Amino acid sequence: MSKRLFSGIQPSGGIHIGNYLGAIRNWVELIPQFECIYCIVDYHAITVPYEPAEMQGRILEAAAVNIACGIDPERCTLFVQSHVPEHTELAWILNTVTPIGELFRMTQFKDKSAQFEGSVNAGLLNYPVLMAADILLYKGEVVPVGEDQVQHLELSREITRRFNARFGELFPEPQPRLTAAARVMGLDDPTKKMSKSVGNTIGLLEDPQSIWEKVRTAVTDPARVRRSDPGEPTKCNVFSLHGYFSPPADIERVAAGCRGATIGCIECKKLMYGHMMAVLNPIRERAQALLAQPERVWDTLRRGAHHCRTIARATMGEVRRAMGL
Ligand code: AQP
Repeated sequence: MSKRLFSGIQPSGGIHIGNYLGAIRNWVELIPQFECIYCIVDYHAITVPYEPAEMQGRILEAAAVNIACGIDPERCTLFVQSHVPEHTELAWILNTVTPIGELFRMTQFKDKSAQFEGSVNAGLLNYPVLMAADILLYKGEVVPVGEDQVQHLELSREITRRFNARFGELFPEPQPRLTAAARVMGLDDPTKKMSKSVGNTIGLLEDPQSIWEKVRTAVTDPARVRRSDPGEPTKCNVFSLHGYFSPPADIERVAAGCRGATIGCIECKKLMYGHMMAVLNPIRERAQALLAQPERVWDTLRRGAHHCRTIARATMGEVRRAMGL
């Protein structure tokens, strides 16, 4: 039997090319190798300010986009976290073996606390405990992570060791599967990670004209003020996007053209945009077709949750017995 793999994505806003290049594209590739469980983690998404009336739509959209990207529900499991209440039950239990100092040390907690100053809640602090529960509930052995999630997974491993030492070897220690994943930066400010909650995204469902506006005005190598100035492609965010979307011959041509000032930024952007839209157009069209039949998407998610609940209930039975509950 293949190992079980778990990963999640927050319905905290429109899914964007950072999520696609950094996570979803890789998830699709892992489906043949593992028993994959992919989760739309709505309990995580409520740890920052959000609009309740929008949540169902965001969940549905996240599901449709994931399926459109190739997360085939016939070959893996896709479900919504809050449809399986055992996630929060196990999270509570794991809180009791989690050192609070570790939670305060988490970089994401520090970043988000600064970003949402004035509305920092205990859920934001305990976010990594819920993440550990997500994985352990299914005895997940493999967790694909980008570099931004490595620290959280380390804590999940620590929580697993502490639980096992105290109550018996119930859980395998989840192993990170580090992807040479992209870290996609914002087009308006290449020092900031592209992020749903920052709003500096290129959405997978976004209208092509609106995407072009963002690409057209994207910040490039600041040394290139005039068309005749030579540039350094490794300092240009648009060139990074070429790296994700364009064929090798065009990447080489753009690099040489930028260094030799034989190609202008707009020409370079148009070329990248063309290659990017060749990837995004079919995804958007598939997602829109799915969103036209929302009941079918909800059905898929219900089937996923049904499968997961069976596993989750069995795990919780073992946990309660081990803990004398
Ligand atoms: N800019 C990015 N570049 C590469 N990978 C990224 N991911 C997110 N942004 C980038 C990867 O997407 C997966 C799912 O992310 P998430 O929804 O769990 O939350 P996140 O990492 O916090 O993503 P966002 O868009 O930045 O959401 P908010 O603003 O709500 O926090 C993860 O594997 C992540 O690495």
